[in-house]
Amino acid sequence: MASALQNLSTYDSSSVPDAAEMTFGIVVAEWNAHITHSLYEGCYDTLVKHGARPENIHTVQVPGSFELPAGARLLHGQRNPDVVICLGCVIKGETNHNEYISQAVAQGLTNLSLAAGKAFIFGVLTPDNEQQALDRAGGKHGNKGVEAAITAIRMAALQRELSAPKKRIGF
Ligand code: RBF
Repeated sequence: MASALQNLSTYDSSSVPDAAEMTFGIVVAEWNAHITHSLYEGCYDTLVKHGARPENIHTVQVPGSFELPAGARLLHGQRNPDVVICLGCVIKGETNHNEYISQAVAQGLTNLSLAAGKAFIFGVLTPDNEQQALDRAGGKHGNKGVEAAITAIRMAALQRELSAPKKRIGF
């Protein structure tokens, strides 16, 4: 419910920084591909809409969400994009495997972010059922891939702002 009230898919596009000079990695999990590919389309289109150049968006696929941190680590190491966006969908099942996978991904991406000093965006749906996932992958609750892209652009802008040389006055 909380996230339904914070549907950033309908955001003020004028407040989003220009992404023309930014570089992005996107890691997409193949499990629940009909969901994750919708997330990817929303994400990719939003990056391009805000100026990102297709040649600066590097996409890879991994088998499942559990592999997202490893895929993200590889992209970071091999392509060094400003930000890595991870997209997956872990649907609750009869056992609690979903909790192990979601926790591992969240912790893995947190560890990567802190170690690398750059953002690894958690674009992973953790719904109770398929309908909840569809609602958030282009359905009535928007597209969380769009929100992941906006978050990525904002974090890339922050990284660039803080790494730019300080402006001096008078010299
Ligand atoms: N990966 C997902 O991205 N979403 C899932 O809902 C999902 N469910 C799984 C359920 C079970 C019982 C298992 C064993 C794996 C599941 N996976 C899922 C795959 C997982 O992320 C990973 O690819 C595999 O466990 C191999 O490391």
